[in-house]
Amino acid sequence: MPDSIYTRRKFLLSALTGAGALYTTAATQALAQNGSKPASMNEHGKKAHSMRMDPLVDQFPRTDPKMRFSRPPETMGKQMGSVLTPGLPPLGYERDGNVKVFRLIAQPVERTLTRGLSRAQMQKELIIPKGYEQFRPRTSQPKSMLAWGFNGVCPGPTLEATEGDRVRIIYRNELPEPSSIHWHGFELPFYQDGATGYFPFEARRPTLPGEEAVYEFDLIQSGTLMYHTGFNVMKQEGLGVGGLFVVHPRQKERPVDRDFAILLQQWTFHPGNPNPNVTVMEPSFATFNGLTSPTFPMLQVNQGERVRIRFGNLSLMYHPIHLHGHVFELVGTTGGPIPPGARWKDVTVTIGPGESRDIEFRAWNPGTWRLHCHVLHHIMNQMPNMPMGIAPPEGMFTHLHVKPSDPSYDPRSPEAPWIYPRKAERI
Ligand SMILES: [Cu+2]
Repeated sequence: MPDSIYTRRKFLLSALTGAGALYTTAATQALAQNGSKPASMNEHGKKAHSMRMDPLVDQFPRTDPKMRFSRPPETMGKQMGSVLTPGLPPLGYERDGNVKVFRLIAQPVERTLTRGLSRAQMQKELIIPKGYEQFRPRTSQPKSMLAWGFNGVCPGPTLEATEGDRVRIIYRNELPEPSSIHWHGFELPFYQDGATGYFPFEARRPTLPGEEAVYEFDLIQSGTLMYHTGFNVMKQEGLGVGGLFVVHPRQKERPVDRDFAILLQQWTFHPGNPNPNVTVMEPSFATFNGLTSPTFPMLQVNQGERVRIRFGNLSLMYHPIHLHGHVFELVGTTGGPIPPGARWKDVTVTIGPGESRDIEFRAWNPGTWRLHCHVLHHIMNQMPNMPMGIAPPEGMFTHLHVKPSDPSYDPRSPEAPWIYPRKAERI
């Protein structure tokens, strides 16, 4: 599991392995005291370079020192559907009669956004030919954050079900303040919407720290939907309390071989600080599923496969996501599949805040194609305060690796014969 929770279990594990125990206690204390004390170690047991908090912007506890944190549910890590959310473990469900039961525990989470790219790694992984030595890229710095998420990860895992299903979500709040889950885009009974508060017209009050709430409803639609906090949204969503919820149509119109899901988020950090500052409209990190390049994995597909990529946006900005080498079709929104006659072809899809978009294409063109946000500030980390030089790609940047059907085919070669199918077979 890529992330850690400040749990007693973690503490015990850390104590057993002899690493990180000091960090866990120090971090918990630092968090408990509004960040007034810096912790001394990070999750890898190394000296933390960035544990200070700015008292001007962090006047709230990130974790409740008295909270007993639950371990992730047994269903965490169980792949029971067909969607792959790169960089995040899947979440399965239990069955209670004909109800699919999911468990989500809102918790403080440490997330490693990027492991970076050091000079030594560059030496190993990059080809820097003779004559280019003075043009090597600058190193890419590692970055971890103290965020809020679900089941030990940030963002939360992708939920997957099918139109016509009845779902029950057992929600537990282990954040230091009241919270709830709003089911973003769902047509459901008002009581189940999860937008909670203190107004009399609101159906429910938010769930207190340490307590549980149950949401249960029928899925009467399909699409790439989302979930996120329904209380104190401006802060809690900015700290990462969200995830994707894929509802498959009952009748699959056109099956795909690969079905990827990517959640877009942005974070603002003051230099050397691991706490996202949700009050500043100047994000310094943009992530796919809580990761930036070079840590976000490549999407691996075989030549000829039909590929769907779903994008959901829980950030404060628009992200025009661009794919190289292929024309795709825009086939779905949060509202569900777009009828075939209304779909359009494109090479860039813009996803606004609170929106989702599904694209589909046939991966006919072998190569390792770039897939990235075209707002260029979103493909560099720490953009307000890093020197450019030769900047390595960071942020919302990855590749679609279309593996050639013929293993001897090398798409990097200028001599590689380029065989393109008829137009109708390319989408
Ligand atoms: Cu962007």
